This record gives sequence, C-alpha cells and structure tokens, in this order.
Amino acid sequence: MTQTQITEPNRNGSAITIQPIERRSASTLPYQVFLDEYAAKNRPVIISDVAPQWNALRTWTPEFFKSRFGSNTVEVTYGVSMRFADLIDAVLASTAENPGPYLHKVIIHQHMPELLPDLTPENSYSFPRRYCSPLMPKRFHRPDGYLKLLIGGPGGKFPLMHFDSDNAHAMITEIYGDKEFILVSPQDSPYVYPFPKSPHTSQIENLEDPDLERFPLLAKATEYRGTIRPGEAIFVPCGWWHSAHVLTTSISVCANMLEASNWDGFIEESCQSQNGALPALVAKRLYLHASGTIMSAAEKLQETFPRAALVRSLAPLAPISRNQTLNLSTHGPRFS
Ligand SMILES: O=C(O)CCC(=O)C(=O)O
Repeated sequence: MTQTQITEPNRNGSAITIQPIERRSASTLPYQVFLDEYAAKNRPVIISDVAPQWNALRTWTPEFFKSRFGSNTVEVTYGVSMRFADLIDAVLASTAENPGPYLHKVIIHQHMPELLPDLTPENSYSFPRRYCSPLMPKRFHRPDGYLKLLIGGPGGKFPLMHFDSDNAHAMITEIYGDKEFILVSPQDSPYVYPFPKSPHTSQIENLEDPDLERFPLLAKATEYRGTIRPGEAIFVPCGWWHSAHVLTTSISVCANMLEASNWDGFIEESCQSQNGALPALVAKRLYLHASGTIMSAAEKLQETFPRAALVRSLAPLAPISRNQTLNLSTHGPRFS
C-alpha cells in the first residue's frame, strides 16, 4: 500500500492506524496481473469498472426488487425471514441512528436464479475457479462460488467482522449505492478478539467506533478502509478480516474463489474440520494435494499454451473462465 496512512482518534481517545485500500481500474489490470499482484500476494484491492455490461447496473434498484419480488418471502439474516416488499421498505427507512435489516442469506443460483442473466458476462475477477473443478470433493464443489445477494440501507452492516471459510478469497461487486469496508490483515488476528469457539468471527461488534477499553489490543491493528461504488468490486483475500457498512442504500453481490494461491490453506482448513478416522483424513489430504498438483499443471498449461488442443481438453479440470467449465454437477469424491 503506497497511499497515505492516517491515525484517527476514536471515542476512547486512542488512535487506530488506518490505511486506504489500493485502487485499480479493470482497464489496466489484466486478470493474470490481478492474480500475481493481489491473489498470490494476499493483498486487497478495489477494482473499478469490473462489469460494465451487467444489466444489473442499469436495472437493479430497491423499487425493482419490490415490484418484481415483493410478495416472495426471503431469509434476511440468521433466523429472520420477511416479505421482500417489507424488507425493501425497512431498508429504505434505515438510518445510521436506527439501522434496518441487512439481507445476506440469499444464494442467487439457489433462491433467485432469475437474476442471473442480469449478472452476465461474469466479472472475470470473481470467477470461482477451483470451486468449479470436477476434481473438487462433493462437499466443496460450488460452481456458483456461493454467489450471494446483499441488500441494506444506511447503518446496515454484515453482522460480524469475519474471514471466509474454506480459506476462500472473496470479491464483492457493488451494483447500487455505496458501501464501506474495513479490513484487517491475518497477521493482526491476535488483535481482533476472535471468538474462542468460532475463530473465523471477531467479538468486536462496532468496528467503526470500537470500545477500546474492552478490546484494547485493537489499537495495535492496522485497519484498511475503502468504499465501493456502483461498478466497483473489492477483493478480500483469504484470511483477511472484513466488515461491510452501508453508507447509502446498497445492493451488491459477493462470490468466493479458490485457486493456486489459497489451495494449501484450503487443504489445512478442510482437513482440520474432518471428524472421521485417521485413514480417511490421510486419504483426503493426499487426494487434495494430488488434485491440487493436477489443477496447477492444467492452469499453467492454459496460461502458456492457451490454443493447444490438448490443453483445451484438459482445461475443464481447472477452468480459468466460465466457458471452460464442464457439466456443473460433476464433482470429485464424497469426503466429509
Ligand atoms: O456484506 C458484505 O458486503 C460482505 C459479505 C461477506 O463478507 C460475506 O458474505 O461473507
């Protein structure tokens, strides 16, 4: 990060170091450079103009969702469902002082597939990559990258600061309104008070104005802040803590990604959560290492010899864009 560093006093009079998140334009950021400079180096970035052709950018408004899906019931947040029309009314009434609900439980392919045509062609930076591979074990095979719809009004926010499971990278693309992100690097994890029984989530609820008497170590963390506006996307690398805060009524989508840069961490995390017997764990680990080696080779070949017939026939094993994916239901073994 080359931009200016700011040190901001908060309500306790203590200072937290704040850095702006780096910004790039899609017009000067080829996909491979994005992978090398940001995914491989685990650096966040905001990219402008990522999906100029999306119909969503022209048509998705609160009124669009209210008129088209108003009578549908949606799960909004943990254990809370409501009619879409009521959700939109509450989002439009939301203020910083009296925040309304924040929709974060709609998986688009599963719950609202009729929205998909508005999100094409895909934002290539957020292509889920190894989640689409037929080598992925069934439990982790998610060709949709968990593509999610997020809607909230001023003061609304994703419930908790967290980092994503599967050691996945995330890309959140803003369609309507403005949303601010606060990110904390994995190196600063000791300063964000992860829940002992849920180490992916932080106990700090109000990151915008944290209680440094209760969470004094947070003063040692560096916060990376940036706001995304329509047509911009934020890349949140694996392991980075993140928290999203709506500034003006906001509609966005979020997808996860697995590729070479976060594969080893994915293996570690997925094998830690394994409850079965040791032989099954060893088999799973060996399988994931072997399939990672095959996928890395297929990816390298595609980068080096994109037109070779043999390479094109291998591409679906580790697709680097949507048009190389196989039948989406094909997947690897059923590890738990
Ligand atoms: O609300 C947001 O934009 C963040 C979404 C997110 O972090 C998630 O879905 O895991």
